[in-house]
Amino acid sequence: MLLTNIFAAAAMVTTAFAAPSEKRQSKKLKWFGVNESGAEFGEKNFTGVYGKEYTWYDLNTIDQFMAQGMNIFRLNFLMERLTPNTLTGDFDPLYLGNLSQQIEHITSKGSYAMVQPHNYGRFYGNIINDTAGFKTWWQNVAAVYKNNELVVFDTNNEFHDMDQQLVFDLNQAAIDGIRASGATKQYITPEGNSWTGAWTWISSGNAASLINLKDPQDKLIYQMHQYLDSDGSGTSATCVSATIFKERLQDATKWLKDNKKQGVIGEYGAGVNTQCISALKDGLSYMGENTDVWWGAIWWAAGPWWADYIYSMEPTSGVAWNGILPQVKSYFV
Ligand SMILES: *[C@@H]1O[C@H](CO)[C@@H](O)[C@H](O)[C@H]1NC(C)=O
Ligand SMILES: *[C@@H]1O[C@H](CO)[C@@H](O)[C@H](O)[C@H]1NC(C)=O
Ligand SMILES: *[C@@H]1O[C@H](CO)[C@@H](O)[C@H](O)[C@H]1NC(C)=O
Ligand SMILES: CC(=O)N[C@H]1CO[C@H](CO)[C@@H](O)[C@@H]1O
Repeated sequence: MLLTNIFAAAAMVTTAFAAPSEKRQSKKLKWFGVNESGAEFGEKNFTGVYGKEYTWYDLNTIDQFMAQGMNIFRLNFLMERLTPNTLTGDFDPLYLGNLSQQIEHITSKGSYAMVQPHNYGRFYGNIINDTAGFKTWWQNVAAVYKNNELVVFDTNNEFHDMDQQLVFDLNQAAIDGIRASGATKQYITPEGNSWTGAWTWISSGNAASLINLKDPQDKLIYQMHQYLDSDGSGTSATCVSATIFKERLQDATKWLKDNKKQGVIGEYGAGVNTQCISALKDGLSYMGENTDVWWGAIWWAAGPWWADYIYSMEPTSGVAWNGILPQVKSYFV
């Protein structure tokens, strides 16, 4: 009897403590990163000169981010500078050399390097409609990095104002090209139409269309972007509310869960002020409660040329280096 009572009491205690634990615990997010932006600057100048129209990233500041615990860097560059002639043409060896040097630096230290053509689904200003050429472009690029498992392939930055079927076809072509190169271990992040917004993932039609993407390696991580200003463009330092980040993630989170998909916030940013910091913490905490679908978040942006930009995280003068990084770090490390 006594034993039974002890077990009964133990069971009651367990029950008593079980209820609160049903509220999911926050976990650390796996990917903690920053966009490195600058090699795509001078976007209207497709040749451009290194150091004049565009720049590459400071390996020392990348090390400073790693010392803060960051482990993923989204490397912005332009397709027109990598393959200046046609989608299927030769690489510019110097631009490729810089990209590879950065990837090598980052991955040799155990972090992920995201290869990210910052092209909005365009090549020389025209919407890319040559899906076969786009597949070849990705096959050629992925071949360079096929033995490096820490490279992540981002199909293209922020498709917008495009036919949804074409956005689907370009993403599928990228996946097929990457896998055809022999790069079978790397993660691929498809992006959607409508600037790949998380808050519009369903309403834009991305959800219904991109759910059908097929990767034989099953390593797709859907990449969405989310800003916290009123129009979601990431151009203002004012956040709509202290809960806007979480609110804008909720529908996409449900979609990822319902469909057993994985996601990453490949761009997020907000002003250095109390309301925005509250919103960032609330949203990252929410993502931490949903690590079954969310891999992490990558800040917009760092890079040597951002100067006094409202979201600059460049060490040590960027406003977000001092104002945001110490506030959000604990959600990742
Ligand atoms: C494009 O870049 C070249 C090389 O730096 C420069 O001479 C030219 O003025 C630039 N053109 C524009 C429109 O910015
Ligand atoms: C990077 O680009 C610059 C300018 O074209 C070039 O001088 C340099 O050699 C390149 N670096 C590498 C590692 O390829
Ligand atoms: C495809 O894109 C090219 C280059 O922008 C353009 O000239 C052509 O008209 C487009 N074709 C279709 C079918 O849209
Ligand atoms: C939100 C944001 O800052 N977006 C920028 C992304 O980078 C491109 C190219 O550098 C800019 O044109 C965008 O304004």
